[in-house]
Amino acid sequence: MALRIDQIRLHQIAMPLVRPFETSFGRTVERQIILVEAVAGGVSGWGEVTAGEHPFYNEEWTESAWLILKHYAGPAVLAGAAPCSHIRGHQMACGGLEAAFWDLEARLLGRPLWQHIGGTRTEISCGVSIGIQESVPALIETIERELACGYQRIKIKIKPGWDIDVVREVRRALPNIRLMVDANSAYTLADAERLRALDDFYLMMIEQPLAHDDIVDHAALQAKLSTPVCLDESIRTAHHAEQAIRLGAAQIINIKLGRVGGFAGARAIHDVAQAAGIPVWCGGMLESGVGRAHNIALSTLAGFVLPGDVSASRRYWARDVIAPPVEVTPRGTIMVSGEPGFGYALDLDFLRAITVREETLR
Ligand code: OSB
Ligand code: MG
Repeated sequence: MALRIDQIRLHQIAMPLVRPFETSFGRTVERQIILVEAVAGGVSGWGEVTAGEHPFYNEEWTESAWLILKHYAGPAVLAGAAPCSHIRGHQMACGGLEAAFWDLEARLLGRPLWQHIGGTRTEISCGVSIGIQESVPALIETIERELACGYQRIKIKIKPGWDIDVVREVRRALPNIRLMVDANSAYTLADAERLRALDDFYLMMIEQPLAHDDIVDHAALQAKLSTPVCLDESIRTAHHAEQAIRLGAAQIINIKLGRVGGFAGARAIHDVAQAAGIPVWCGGMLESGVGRAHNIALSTLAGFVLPGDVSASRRYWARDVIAPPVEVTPRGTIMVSGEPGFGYALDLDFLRAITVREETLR
């Protein structure tokens, strides 16, 4: 489908989290999110830029994404050119725009986005990502609360000083839960022996233990661990996925829509992994309802066989920008919407109320 885009609107919104989220690279209290609205024939498609507020997860942040969209990707689209083919990196900025096009296309066709991208599942499995807490008892209490909501697997963030002892205590309290850890690049290969201690706790996987751009050291680490290594930050393209799989650097891949530049990149990585028998799951970046709805659509592809970090709106937001908010069933799943596009309505009054910056490109 050849889309002629009339307008691109950038909306930056400020959304305070219901509680701070802490990883090995920092603490987030409020999100500054760019929503991309692509308009054609009076119909709007929506995408979300998943960059953080600082260039700490990867090199992008809200401000860099705004500039890329305003000065490069947006003008290219309006001139009828491919938005991002000449841009190196900045996948999250480009991914927000790309996702808006997919949503727009699906809405113009009157089809659910998940069907439009080739998804098949009508119910997706959900896990939660739990940030670094102030104490182990507080962490265990948080985990128990999430389990009571039905979530199927628990991911806890680790970093040096909040790792082996914490996991040991969690395992002692909750021996039977599906548990995994995410280090967000907090270790080096010199920590291999320390990380090997995690093998005692039958974790589902350890996510991105080493450098954000590394594949080779992860392969060396995987050779020393029985716990499967899952890559997040290191996999930005299908080529990276092929290399990681060929080297034995990952037994599992976390696919994030923004990190890989949108649905086309996500599907390409999914296909590479599926052909190699590598399970994938959908990661999250503390998205508003727009990005959350896109993550639900992505999770309906057949290779997404593990519970993702796609959870209920209420875990992060007192009020979401979509209506209804994303809800999770007591069995820890999300029922996929049958409505056209990403399947939820935007709460435009609320969106206006939390907008801090807006720009229309035409
Ligand atoms: O590494 O998966 C990550 C949040 C911000 C940055 C990186 C990560 C995360 C999460 C949150 O784990 C997952 C979610 O959105 O629920
Ligand atoms: Mg991660």
